Amino acid sequence: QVLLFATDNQNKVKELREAFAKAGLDIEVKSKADLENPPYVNERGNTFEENAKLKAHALADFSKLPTLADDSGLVVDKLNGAPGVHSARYGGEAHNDSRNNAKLLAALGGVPEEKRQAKFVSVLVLSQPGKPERDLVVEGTCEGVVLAVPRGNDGFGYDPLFYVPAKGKTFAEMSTDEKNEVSHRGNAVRKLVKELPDWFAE
Ligand code: ITT
Repeated sequence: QVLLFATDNQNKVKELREAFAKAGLDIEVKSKADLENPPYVNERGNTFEENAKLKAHALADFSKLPTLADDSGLVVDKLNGAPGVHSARYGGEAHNDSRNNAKLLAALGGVPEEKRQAKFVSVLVLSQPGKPERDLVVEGTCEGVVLAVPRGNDGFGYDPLFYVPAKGKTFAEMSTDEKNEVSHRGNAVRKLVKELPDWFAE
C-alpha cells in the first residue's frame, strides 16, 4: 500500500513512519516533498477537522492516491484555547518556531505553573480520491503543561515548552518513539491503525 501524507512538515512524516513501523504496518508513506508542484492549500477552516479535510481533499484530488492529512495545534486553557488552529503562525510568521514560542511565553507571562495546563490536538483525515463521503476522521490529544523555560532540543514547534507529567519530560526531551507513546499524533495514529484494514478493504 502507498499512502500520501499531505504535509510539508517532515517532522510529522517522521513521526507517522515510526508509528506505522511500530504497529507492524507495511505502508509506504509519501509526502508533498515527493510530488512535483503540489497545490498550495489555504487552511481557512475554523476547526482542526475542517483544515485537515481541506488538505486531504486537495492532495487526494491532485495525486489520485489515498491521502492522509494532519491538522494539529496547542490549546491553552488560560488563553481561551489559543493558539489552537493558528498554532503554525501564532508569532505572526508561518512556521517560525522561535517566534511562536516567544509569543506563547509572553502571553503566559506571570501565570503560575499550576495554571498553565494545555493540550495538544491532532485530527487526522484519511481520504480516497473523489470519495469525500468515505473520509475517515480520528482525533488524538495529549495533556500537559506549558513551561516558562524551554527544555530539550529534539522535535519541532512547541515541543521544548510542552511538559508531559506522565513522562517527566518535555516533548523535546523525548525520542520520536517515546513522543509517539503519549502524543496527540501518536494517539490519533493508533486509532487510525485500528480502522485501516476495513477502510482499505471496502
Ligand atoms: P502541514 O499543514 O503541511 O501538515 P504544519 O506544520 O503547517 O504542516 P499545521 O497546519 O497542522 O501543520 O500546524 C500545526 C502547528 O502546531 C505546527 O506548525 C506546530 O507549531 C504546532 N504543532 C503541532 N503538532 C506539534 C507537535 O507534535 N509538537 C510541537 N508543535 C506542534
